[in-house]
Formats: sequence, C-alpha cells, structure tokens
Amino acid sequence: MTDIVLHDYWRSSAAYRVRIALNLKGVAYRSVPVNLVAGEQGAGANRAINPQGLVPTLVVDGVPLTQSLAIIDWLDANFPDPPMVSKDATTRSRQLARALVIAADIHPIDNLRVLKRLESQFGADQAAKDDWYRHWVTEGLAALEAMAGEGPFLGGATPDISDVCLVPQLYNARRFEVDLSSYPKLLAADAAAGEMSAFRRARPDAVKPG
Ligand SMILES: N[C@@H](CCC(=O)N[C@@H](CS)C(=O)NCC(=O)O)C(=O)O
Repeated sequence: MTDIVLHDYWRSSAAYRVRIALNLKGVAYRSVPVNLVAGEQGAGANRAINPQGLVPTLVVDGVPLTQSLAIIDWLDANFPDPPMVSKDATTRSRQLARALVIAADIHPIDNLRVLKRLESQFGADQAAKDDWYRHWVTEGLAALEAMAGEGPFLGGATPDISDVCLVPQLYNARRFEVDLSSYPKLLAADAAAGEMSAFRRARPDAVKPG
C-alpha cells in the first residue's frame, strides 16, 4: 500500500492541478496544508521537501516529488487510467503545448512571489499588480482559445493535462475579475469539467481547511 501525501494549499492553482489528477485517477491521498498567506512555504519543513519553497509537493512513501506537471507525469506512469496525455505523439505534443501555455507561460509570471516582487522592487500598487496579472492572463488565454479543439474539453471528448491546468487558471482569473467572455471554448471546457465530480472535489472551496 503506497502512502501518498499532498502538501497543498487550497488556493494554489498548481496544487489544484494535482488534486484534479489524483481524483481523476481515483488515487487516495492525505493532504497536509501549507499556508501560503502565513509564509509557511518558505519555512524549513516545506523547503526540506520542496527546495523552491513552493507547493505542491507529493510525498510518495517518503519520497518528495515536486513541480505539478512532473507530479502528474509520475501519476500517469503509475496510475495510467485515465491517461493525462495520449500515446499518439502528435496528440500528446498538442496536449502538452496547451498545458504549457498555462504552466510555463501564464502562471509563472503571475504567481504570488512575482506579484510581491513587483511591489518590493518596483513599488507596484494593487492596481498595477492587477493590471500586470490581467495582461498576461488575457494574452495567454487568447492563444489557448485558438489552440482549443472541437470540445467540449480542450482536446475533445475527455479531459487531458491541458484541462487539468485550465480549470485552476480560470478559477484564478475569476478571482482577479478577468473578463472571460472572449474565450467560449475555454468556458465550455471549464463547464464540462464542472460536470465531473473529480474536478468538483478538487475545487478550492471543497478542500479549504475548516
Ligand atoms: N511550476 C510550479 C509552480 C509552483 C508554484 O508557483 N506554486 C505557488 C502556488 S500556485 C506557490 O507555492 N507560491 C508560493 C509563493 O509564491 O511564495 C508547479 O507547477 O508546481
């Protein structure tokens, strides 16, 4: 019996990706909260398992795995059903390209530590930080809309790794009051995901500690 522990923060979109993948695959896990608002991510206990001082970390039988997409890759290797990427190389490349629009190009320049740095290094106020966030999110989502397939999910009838990245990114965008009306395919994929319990059970409000 494998012991699987997710070091998690309810509002972290990278952790949310991992929660969705765990649920889709029906993998049982325990959750250990890391409070990002209280700065627990930078403390020794979290850095010991995640040298970047971030969440998520999935600890499998005592072995820490970091980086949400690498964790999902591990899950796919060990719990192949349902797959998060296709065996067909072209389909897989397109799925990963969509996922990376979010995970490599939108999320890293909009996350908590980047927004804090804009304030500490350049004196950005809340309005400037919100503007920065919206600029990069809308640019990335517009590209993703153009990359989406016929639906209802981004790549077709079933969710793949790009939908697993999309749903948390849209949750985050709504928090920042980004107008999403120009992205009907993304909204359709998000709505289709909302029909699935694996996605619903991973929602921030569903996992928020007491
Ligand atoms: N590329 C990483 C990103 C991890 C990441 O940025 N996590 C955020 C939460 S979504 C975090 O821990 N932020 C803490 C901070 O910025 O101080 C992954 O996919 O796991």
